[in-house]
Amino acid sequence: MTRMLLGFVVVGVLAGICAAQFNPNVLCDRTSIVHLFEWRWEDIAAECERYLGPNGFGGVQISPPNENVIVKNPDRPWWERYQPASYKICTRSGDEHQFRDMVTRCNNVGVYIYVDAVINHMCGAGAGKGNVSTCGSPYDTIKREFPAVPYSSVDFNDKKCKTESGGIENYGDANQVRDCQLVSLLDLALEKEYVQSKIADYLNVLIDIGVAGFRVDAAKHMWPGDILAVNRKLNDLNTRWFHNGTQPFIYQEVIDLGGEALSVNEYIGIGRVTEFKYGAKLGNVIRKLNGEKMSYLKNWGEGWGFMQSDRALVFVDNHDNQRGHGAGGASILTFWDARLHKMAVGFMLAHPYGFTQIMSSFRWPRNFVNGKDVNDWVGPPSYNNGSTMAVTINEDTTCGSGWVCEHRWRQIKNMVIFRNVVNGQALINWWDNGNNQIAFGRGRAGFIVFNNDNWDMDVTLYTGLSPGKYCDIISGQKEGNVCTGKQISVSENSLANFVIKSSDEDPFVAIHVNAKL
Ligand code: AAO
Repeated sequence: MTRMLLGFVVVGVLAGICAAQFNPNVLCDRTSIVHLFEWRWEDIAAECERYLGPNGFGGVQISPPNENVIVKNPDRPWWERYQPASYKICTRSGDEHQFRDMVTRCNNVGVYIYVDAVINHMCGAGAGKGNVSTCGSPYDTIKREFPAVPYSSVDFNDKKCKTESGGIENYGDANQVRDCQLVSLLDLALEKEYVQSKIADYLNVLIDIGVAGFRVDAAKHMWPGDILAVNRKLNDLNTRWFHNGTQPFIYQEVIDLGGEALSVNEYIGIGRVTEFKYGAKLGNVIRKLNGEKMSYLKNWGEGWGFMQSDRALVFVDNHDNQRGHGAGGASILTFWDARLHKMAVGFMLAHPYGFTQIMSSFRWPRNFVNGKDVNDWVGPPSYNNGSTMAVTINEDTTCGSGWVCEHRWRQIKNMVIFRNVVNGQALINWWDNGNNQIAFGRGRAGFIVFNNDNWDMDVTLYTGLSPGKYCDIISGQKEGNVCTGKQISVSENSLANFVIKSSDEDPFVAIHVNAKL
């Protein structure tokens, strides 16, 4: 009896501990984070205060804050930030002072910071010897020396990797994927206690400043046990903003579309994991590729072979696959396909599966040559000296200077709020026409209707909502006591008529209890 009780207590305590890294640590009435890709810390601080806090965003994924090598050929690509030179907080986004100011100001308005942690590798083998890095720290890739950390040749996996080239040649071989170089990036020997400590020291500096968690870049290329060993060295979050004993949120970048040696299952015990099938398959459905239809979304989530919902971090597109890097291919919906992208993000935010992330991009001069975008490397809006431009805000609240700011598009911003309002409510009252018109509710708190068919829709549906007049938050929103877009009347028996033309600017309608007149 005592032993049984003890067993029960131990399991209970462990579950409590484990649950922590899966918890995004957002405020309880917030449900999404936004990736402000390549933004400067100053601009993020201002955005937290003027926009993200007031509109219910839970947090921001930021670009890697640690020093990187400067790549000159091509000229300052966005991807140079995935080539660490040291763990000093010093990049095109800003210095340590600006970083601390951002974390403090965002945390103070309940918008938390998630750091993209590049810990699998240092810079590319071809960088050579020099100090052309964002803070001037020296490196020697021939000798494998990074004195500012310091790392030396014994801290890299060169001896462990068994391929001739030293790089990953076959994704069907788990040892290669973990022990060899990913696109010739110098692969750290993460099984070494010394390397684990150096990484944990870096992450703990960030935790102590006040960040809430980490995206673990290239997690697939590290052994799960080594990631776990680093996690065990991490501090609890700063008690100025978080409860005593709160652990950092961990979400690991593992691309698993199936058919390779390793799978997300090896990582879901450690923290959350990116579900790359989500954006790839949703793109197929909304684009109507391969005979896909929106009505098939009825069992979206685990029913489509995704990992369990409480382990998944989901997005329609990310900084890689919106420009042909990473995985997902041509099905991925980005701001370049704005109308379909808004529908996909709208569906994602209305559907209860996973923890949701919104992409916020910058524009670049896309140029397809033989099907490949030869400008997929182009970095953020910047001046001739390489420094990143400030994000400017237009009078209509959209962004200027080349920043796309999808998170500020009314339809997306309002769906972020929708998700907060319906948080915890079950998906019910599903309806579809067997084709590309669907509708569903979230408890009695919200209802959404899509028409992705090529013909107009005029249907009366059971919404589950209490009677009254509601503002559609897609074609407009509730402002004071009026709807700036469509108005939807819910009858005494909870029915409402929805008319969505296939030619509507946005062929979907969403209503929720906080948008009731
Ligand atoms: C740059 C240059 C390189 C140069 C290198 C070093 O482009 O030519 O050798 O510098 O000098 C980013 C850029 C890279 C850049 C790098 C460093 O994307 O172009 O290299 O910074 O500056 C794999 C990884 C995944 C990774 C992704 C891009 O698994 O972790 O590649 N993403 C992260 C970041 C990313 C960053 C890094 C990692 C590195 O988000 O921004 O790179 O820090 C398969 C595998 C995937 C694999 C992809 C692409 O995917 O499954 O694991 O991702 O290939 O290699 C079908 C399959 C699907 C497959 C896909 C593509 O869809 O179903 O599984 O085809 O083949």
